[in-house]
Amino acid sequence: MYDLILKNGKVVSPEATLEYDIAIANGKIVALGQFDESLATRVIDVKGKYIMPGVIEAHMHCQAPFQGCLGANTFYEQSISGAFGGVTMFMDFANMSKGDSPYKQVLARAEEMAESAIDYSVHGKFVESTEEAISDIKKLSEYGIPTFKMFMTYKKEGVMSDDETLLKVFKVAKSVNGLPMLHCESNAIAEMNIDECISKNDMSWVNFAKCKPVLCEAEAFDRAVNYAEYIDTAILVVHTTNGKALDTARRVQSKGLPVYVETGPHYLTLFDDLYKGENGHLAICSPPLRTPKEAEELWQGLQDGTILLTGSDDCTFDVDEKSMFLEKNENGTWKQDFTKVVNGLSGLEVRLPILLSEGVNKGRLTINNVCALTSTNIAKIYGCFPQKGIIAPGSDADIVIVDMEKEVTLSKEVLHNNISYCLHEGMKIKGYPIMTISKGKVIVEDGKFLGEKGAGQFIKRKINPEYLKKYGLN
Ligand code: DUC
Ligand code: ZN
Ligand code: ZN
Repeated sequence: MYDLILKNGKVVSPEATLEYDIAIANGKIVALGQFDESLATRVIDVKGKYIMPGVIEAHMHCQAPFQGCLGANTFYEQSISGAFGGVTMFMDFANMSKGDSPYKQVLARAEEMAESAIDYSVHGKFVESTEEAISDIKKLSEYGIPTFKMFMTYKKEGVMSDDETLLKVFKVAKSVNGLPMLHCESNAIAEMNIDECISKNDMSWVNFAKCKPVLCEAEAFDRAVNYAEYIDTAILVVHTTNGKALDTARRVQSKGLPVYVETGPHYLTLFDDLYKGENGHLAICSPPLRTPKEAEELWQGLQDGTILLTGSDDCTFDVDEKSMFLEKNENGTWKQDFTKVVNGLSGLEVRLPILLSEGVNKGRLTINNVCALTSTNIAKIYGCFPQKGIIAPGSDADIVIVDMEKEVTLSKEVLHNNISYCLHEGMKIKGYPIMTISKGKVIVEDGKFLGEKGAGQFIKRKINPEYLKKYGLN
C-alpha cells in the first residue's frame, strides 16, 4: 500500500517531461508508472499540472547578524515562506567572526535550523586562514558539509577573506572534494568609492550602485577564477550579475575548469532605477541591482549553460531593519546614507515563480531548464543528489506541483515572508506552484500551510568528484 499517488501529472526532469503516476511511501518515491487508485491511502489527480522536484535553496541568510540587523524570520517562518514558493530544502551559512571555529559554528547553525519544517543543511564559512580554521575543512567535509563560503569584500564588517585565505581554502577544499563558494566584489574598488562618497557627504542610494559597478564584481570574479586555475580546483561563484563575469567563466569552462556560476531572480527582474526612488534603500543589496542590459546577458548565460544554478540570496529584512540607522530630513524624506542600510533582499518564495513566468512562459527557458536551475543542478553541485533534485524511485518525495496557467500578481499580501513591502509589487506572474510535498507529506495545499515545525532534517552532503574535476553536471 502506498501513502500517496500523484496521478496524471506531467513529470519534469532536466531532460524530459513525461506523463505518469508517482507512487510514494514512507517519505520516498517508490515507483513511477500507472497505478490503480485503490493502492494508496490518498490519491491526488494533477491532470494538466507539472510535477517538479522540490526547489532547493542553497543561498540564503536567515537569522544572520549582519550590519546591525538579523532578519525578519525565524528558520521555521522562513521554511513556511519557502514552502509556498515550492522550496523543500534550504541551506544557510555558519555565522563566523574571526577566532570562531568554522566546524563549531556549522554545528551551532544546524541546531538553530532544526526548527525548520523542511530539510536543511549548512555551508561552512571562512573569514581567516589560521591553522585551526583551515584544519576544520576536513572535519566539515567528513561531517557532510563540503561547501565553504568566502566573501571577497565586507572587510570593515569583519567577514572578508583575504587572498591568502582564498588560496589556502581552495587548496585544502580540493584535497577533500570540497567546493569553495565566492561572493565576488573587489573590496579595494568598493571601499575606495565608498570613502569618496563619504568625503563628499553624498551617500545617496544611486551612489551605492555606483560604488560597486560591474568592474568591481568582474575584477574579483577574474581573481577568484585565476586562483582556481592556479590551484586547479573547482569553485562556485554566487549571485553573478553581468556578462563581463560570464565571459571570464566561459573562457575557463570551455577548457574544462569547473567554475560554476549562480545568479538570482532579482538580477533578472529588478533594476538600478529603484535606487532613484525615495525608498531605494529597500533595494540595496550586494552586488547592486544592474540594468536591463546586464539582465539580458544573464538570460543568455542561463540559456547557453554558463550559469547552471540559481539562488535567491534571500535576506528578508523588513522596513524597520532596512531603515533602523537612517534619519529623516525636516520635510520627512530620508537623509540618504547607504552606509547605514543593511544589504539584502527577500527572494526565497519568488524564485520559482519568476523563473516559470519570465523564463518558461516568456519563451526564454524550458520548464526542464527551470527544473535543472532550481533543483537538479543544485542537488548535484551541493552534493545531495539523487536523494534530492529528481523524481525517481528511491529519492525523497520532495515535490512541487506547478500550474503553468495560474496568474498571480506579486504583492506583499500574496507572499508569506513576514515583511511589509514587496520589491516585485504589481509584477504579473503566469505559472505558479500550487502544492508542495516534503518527504511525502503535503505541506502546502489550497493556499494553506500544513507542515510541522521541526519536521525538517539535517541532510549530509557529498559532492560527486567528477563535477569537481571537470566543468559540467551530466
Ligand atoms: N549580499 C547581500 O545583499 N546581503 C547579504 C550578503 C550579500 O552578499
Ligand atoms: Zn553575497
Ligand atoms: Zn548571500
